[in-house]
Amino acid sequence: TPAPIDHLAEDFVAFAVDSGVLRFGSFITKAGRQSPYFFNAGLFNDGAMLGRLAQFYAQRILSSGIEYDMLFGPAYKGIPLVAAVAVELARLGHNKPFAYNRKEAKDHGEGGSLVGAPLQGRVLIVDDVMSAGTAVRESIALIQAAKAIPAAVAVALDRQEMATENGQDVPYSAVQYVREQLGMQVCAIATLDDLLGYLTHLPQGDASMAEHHAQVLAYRERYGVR
Ligand code: OMP
Repeated sequence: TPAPIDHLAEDFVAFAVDSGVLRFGSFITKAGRQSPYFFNAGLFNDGAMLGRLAQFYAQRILSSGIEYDMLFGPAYKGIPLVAAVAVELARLGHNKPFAYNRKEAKDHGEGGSLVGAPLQGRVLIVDDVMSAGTAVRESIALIQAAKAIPAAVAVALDRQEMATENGQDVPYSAVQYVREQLGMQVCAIATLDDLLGYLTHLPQGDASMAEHHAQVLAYRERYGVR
């Protein structure tokens, strides 16, 4: 039986492309891979777009049945994300504490690098993208250092590509690593497969989109995981 059509993912990919947040071209990822597409969550940069983005996260978090006590947004891009998602979850009747970190520890005032609610209990990390897994590992270490439990991760996009361990590519994705090796719950609003589905179903005759489709497929052949 074919997988059910995931309208949330489909709608989200269209929203991201239409907003100019998901772009096609030639980009270098943090892991140094040359990618034919890039998702720049910082370009959800007005109130309406951020609000709509938060609705997608909240719906995905709620429908995934993830269990958590509080939210954490890693600096910098996770900060507006976690705040907006916390507001939307509260609006839907799921009010939870949230926290975020600063990248530079303060040497005066309240001190420390954590802001917001105390980090405790089961923490849901709210971040933008998972590629090779470096960013999520930093968040997990931070939560563990605070003696809280890194329980779950919610991202907008799972790029479904090989994670790296000590700079080497490994045959599983960061999401698979976090789920299977760390036993955490992970949800993504959309995945690379959803992006490919979107590119496949565009109206015929859009030559540039057909070209993007071919390049994204080639990227998946090179860096993707099954
Ligand atoms: P990893 O740390 O390799 O998992 O990459 C995740 C981070 O890469 C994100 O938090 C972004 O900073 C950045 N990124 C994007 O924002 N969008 C992309 O499409 C790809 C990346 C990336 O560099 O891999």
